[in-house]
Amino acid sequence: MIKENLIQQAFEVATERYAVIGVDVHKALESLGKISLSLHCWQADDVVGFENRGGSLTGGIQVTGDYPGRARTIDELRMDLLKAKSYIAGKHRFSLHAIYGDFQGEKVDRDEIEPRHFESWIQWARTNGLKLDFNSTSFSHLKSGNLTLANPDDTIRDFWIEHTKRCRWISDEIGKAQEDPCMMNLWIHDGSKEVPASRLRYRQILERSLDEIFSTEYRWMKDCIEAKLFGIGLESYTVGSYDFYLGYGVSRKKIVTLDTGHFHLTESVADKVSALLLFTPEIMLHVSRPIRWDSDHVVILNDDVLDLAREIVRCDALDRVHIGLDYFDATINRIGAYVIGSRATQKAFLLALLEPTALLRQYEEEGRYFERLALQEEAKSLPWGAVWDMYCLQNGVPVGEDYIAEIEKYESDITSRRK
Ligand code: RNT
Ligand code: ZN
Repeated sequence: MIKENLIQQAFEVATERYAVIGVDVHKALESLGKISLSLHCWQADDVVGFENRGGSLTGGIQVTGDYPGRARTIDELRMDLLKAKSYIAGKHRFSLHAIYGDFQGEKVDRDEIEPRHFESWIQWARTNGLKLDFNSTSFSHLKSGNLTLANPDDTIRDFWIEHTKRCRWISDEIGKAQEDPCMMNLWIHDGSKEVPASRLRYRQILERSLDEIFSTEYRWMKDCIEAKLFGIGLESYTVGSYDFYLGYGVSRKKIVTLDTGHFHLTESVADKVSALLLFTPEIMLHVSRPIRWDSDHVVILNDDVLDLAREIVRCDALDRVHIGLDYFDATINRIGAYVIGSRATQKAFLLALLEPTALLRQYEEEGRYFERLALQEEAKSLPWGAVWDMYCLQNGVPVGEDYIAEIEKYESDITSRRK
């Protein structure tokens, strides 16, 4: 256990040190406290959900690993989510997928889901002081195939249009109940292994499907559209590419979701933020960690996440960017995976908020580029860790590595017993 008075002392020194370069630590902490993450519910159960229809995860995404303790029921999932949340400072949201409805053993097809299937989630969120977000689910279903909303076969396409319309309706009801708009993310895997004879054709169909889906106006939900580079088995062509959704989002005023795993590996997602903010209403993020491909590794504090956080803070856009997480790792303790990724994301934002931006901008204004680069480098080793520790302490969550033993205990008491 790290002693409280040590944390306090280190924090005081850090506060003074930051003041030297014009950074107000208290202000940074206040801003950090207002940042809500939208935690993805699917890390807890390997993207399985509660439809009870068997079958495996499809749609070109993959969870690897078979670490024991996956949440198998809605109660287990909720318990695990709350456990994870208890190690993450601040007020947060949970993002549900349509397949996580409370179906009570009933067989409810995707084109039959209704707000009542999510009523118990709304109650649960209310009881626990949380807000919910939502996602339509086009994968892991007999009608998923390689094409859903972009399918030339109208029976399949209509099925998915109906599903997605219902998801918007459900999202609106969730938003109304929580008196805060529910972010609804639409991601489909549509694409092909080889280059199709007409790339245009499927994009035209998708455009029509989306227009039909979005024809109803809702007040309590916001539409987000998520592009992708490729899926497994769908390597050559993705109907909903970034260019497609960027164009769609700009022309229809929809929110584009940037999943950090959905771009070429040397492409900077951070660089897209300021451009998107000029032409689309808001931004939804899926913070993830691609290793060589869209592998959805647990988020860690790396340069990509740091750049992204810094860019959002520099654009003064914390109120226009929604920070969702999206990864799934089944090789380690799943609750630990939430905690590592969430805390890493928060650390990135803290570092961004502690940046001596005013001074950097002054140097830039004066053409003093050596000074600008030097200060950026020096800022990396300023005592931000002491500020982070204080943030955890103030919020009553374990400081530093103290959560490791607690998660181990939960594992030995609870998750390791799930056979
Ligand atoms: C897939 C997308 C999508 C999913 C979730 C489960 O590549 O990132 O967001 O991960 O909807
Ligand atoms: Zn995603």
